[in-house]
Amino acid sequence: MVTNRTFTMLKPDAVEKGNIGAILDKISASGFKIIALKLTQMTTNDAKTFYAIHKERPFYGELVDYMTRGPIVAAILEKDNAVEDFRTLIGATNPADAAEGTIRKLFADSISENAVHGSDSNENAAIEGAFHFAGREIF
Ligand code: 3AN
Repeated sequence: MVTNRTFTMLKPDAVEKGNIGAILDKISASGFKIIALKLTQMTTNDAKTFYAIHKERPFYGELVDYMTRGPIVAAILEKDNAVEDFRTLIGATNPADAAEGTIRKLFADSISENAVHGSDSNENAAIEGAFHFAGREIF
């Protein structure tokens, strides 16, 4: 299905390593228009809510700790077929399996700290974008 918006987070490891500029540059160079952008930090409650789908998984506690340990960059991106094309650009969840040239291949070290989030459906892109941004912050 063709869509035009997705939601991303540059996760704490990417921010800590100083990769905000390089990753945003790659996103822009790949044809995505940034229509909302902020540096922010998730609370424990935010992260538990955002990742509620994973609450039964063994890595849930570790995931919540990781996602709240420092600032993230949240963004809404616009492009034809944005959800699918952005998942292709970021690569596989485990950077060891990610294709050459993908953001996770270039910037992520492990499956648990994989640099970047990308929505997995149009529905989740809308929910996740609304979780982080007020209407007046989306352009
Ligand atoms: P993706 O981010 O590729 O959509 P999900 O939704 O399955 O992958 O996982 C969400 C996040 O949970 C990942 N980005 C990663 O930080 C963490 N995660 C996923 N699988 C594992 C795992 N097996 N061990 C540790 N952390 C994981």
